[in-house]
Amino acid sequence: MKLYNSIGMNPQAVRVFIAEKGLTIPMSTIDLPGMENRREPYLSKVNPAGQSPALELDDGSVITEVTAICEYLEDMHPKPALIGSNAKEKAEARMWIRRIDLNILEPMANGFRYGDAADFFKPRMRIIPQAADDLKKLTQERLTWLDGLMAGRQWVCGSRFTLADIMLACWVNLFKDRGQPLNPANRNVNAIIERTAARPSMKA
Ligand SMILES: N[C@@H](CCC(=O)N[C@@H](CS)C(=O)NCC(=O)O)C(=O)O
Repeated sequence: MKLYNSIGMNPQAVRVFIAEKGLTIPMSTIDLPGMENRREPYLSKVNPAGQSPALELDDGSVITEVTAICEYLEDMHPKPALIGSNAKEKAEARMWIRRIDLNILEPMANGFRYGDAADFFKPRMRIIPQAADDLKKLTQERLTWLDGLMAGRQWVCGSRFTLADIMLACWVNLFKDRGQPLNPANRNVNAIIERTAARPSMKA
């Protein structure tokens, strides 16, 4: 097994997940700024979407997408459970991961790609510069929405630390210093992110 790794919050989330599981997986770091991920042989051998991370299995097949990679690792190494140890727990974590990913993480990343980092991303993907500010505003509205739902919770899934916490913290911590600062009014969400950031795995 081998993880194609790079800079960025997507591979970071998988590295943190691996560290929380106590696993050791060999990594091959791709030159993302040099666009190794956007040309051959990466596109046909690893990920036709031209992104990282990617997990190559021992039979040569490749799994991409953070959530699919983490689901695979959870199935192969169920303990400690970072998605869930029964159907209800898994459904709950998947619900929050999807809500957070679609409503917060994707607009947050695209606000950065279309705005602050447009020059870096222009040769990689379609950039919509006029959408950047609205995407950032949308992200903030949804973070405030999430904050209201997180009252009294230690983690996104209550007392269970999950992939939802890992993804939320990896994204928000990266972009808070890149044009999308934390809203101090979001005390519940900020506390969850702070608790997650304090875990040793976050250094992975
Ligand atoms: N939906 C994908 C997103 C992957 C992604 O956007 N990765 C970034 C790194 S954080 C990337 O490869 N960016 C470089 C590029 O797009 O050229 C996933 O879940 O893995």
